[in-house]
Amino acid sequence: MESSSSKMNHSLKCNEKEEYRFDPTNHNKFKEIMSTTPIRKDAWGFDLYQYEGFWCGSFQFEGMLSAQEHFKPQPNQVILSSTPKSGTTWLKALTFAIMTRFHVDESTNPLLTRFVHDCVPFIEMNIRSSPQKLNLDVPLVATHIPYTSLPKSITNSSCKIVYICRDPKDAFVSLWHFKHKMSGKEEVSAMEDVPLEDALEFFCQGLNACGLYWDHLLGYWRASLESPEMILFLKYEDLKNETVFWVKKIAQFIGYPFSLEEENKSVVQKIIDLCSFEHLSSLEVNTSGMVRSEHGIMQDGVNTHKFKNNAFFRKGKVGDWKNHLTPEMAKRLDQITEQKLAGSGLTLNVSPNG
Ligand code: PAP
Repeated sequence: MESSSSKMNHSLKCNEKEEYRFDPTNHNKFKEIMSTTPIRKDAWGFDLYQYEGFWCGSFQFEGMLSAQEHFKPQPNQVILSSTPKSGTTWLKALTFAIMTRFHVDESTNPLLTRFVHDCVPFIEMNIRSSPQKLNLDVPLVATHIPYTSLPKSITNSSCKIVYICRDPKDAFVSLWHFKHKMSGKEEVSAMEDVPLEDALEFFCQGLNACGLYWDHLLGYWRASLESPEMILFLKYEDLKNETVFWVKKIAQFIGYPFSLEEENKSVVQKIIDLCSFEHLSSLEVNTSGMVRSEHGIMQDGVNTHKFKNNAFFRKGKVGDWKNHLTPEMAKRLDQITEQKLAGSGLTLNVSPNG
């Protein structure tokens, strides 16, 4: 533990890169690659590029190419990975709190005043054009990039990767609501342009920002079997049901284990309370703040969409899909889960249909 914490810069601060610089040299190069890459639209009309077996959102695509070329892990780098809407925000908060606990406590943690996604950046978004400018004090970053497309600097390193997945039914419903908020509409009933049925069709075909949901999971799952010391594979539902156990497991895995003294002082529980859905979603920064430019949709360096930070906090529950999906829709997702995962050894906490 000493070694992990001493390697972290003690003047703790979040990433405060207000300015999002656009590097024209890289941009032109990536534009050229993009111009020869197969392109489709997702259910909401956003461009998707087919690359290395996955569909990739236009904003993430350039960031991913840039990360593949430039990302250099720090010593003791920890990487959080997921498909969208699988618990990334929660995992980011918990891991950030675990890694910073020697310098700040539950009353001074930057999570109280900073948006979670500003405390822990996505490598494919924040380093989109100027990766060398990512000046982290906490060696913690996140990504939605599929395993096979991760920068080689990560897969060839001894970085620890923590992956989180979720029942695809809940992830899909969460994604549908999120896209709705991204497009600036507050009421779900107003989203007549993309009915749930149509969005499901795209989801089942992998026409999403990070490609086919199940393939993303399987990439990390197989890698975790090959290198269990490098990849910890988590499930959102397990984290919900046995939070103390999994928070301790994450801390141990990334090299920041809790001491007996800390456990006796309820440090684990304090971190869990700090990062709970109820607490984070009630903080002013998360209710009234706007997502900063690097999380918006960028086109030619211009942020064309902005949305509220609260788009990342909706219900935070297991099984909310039951309030949205018909039994047929749920069955379809469960059947794909069964088929795709057959023989892989991976089982998901898929809550029963009906
Ligand atoms: P991202 O991939 O865009 O970063 P991500 O954080 O993975 O999104 O997923 C958002 C989901 O996590 C939301 O689920 P819901 O739509 O079913 O409610 C969000 O509410 C949930 N979430 C956010 N923060 C927490 C938290 N602290 N605890 C539990 N769930 C959370």
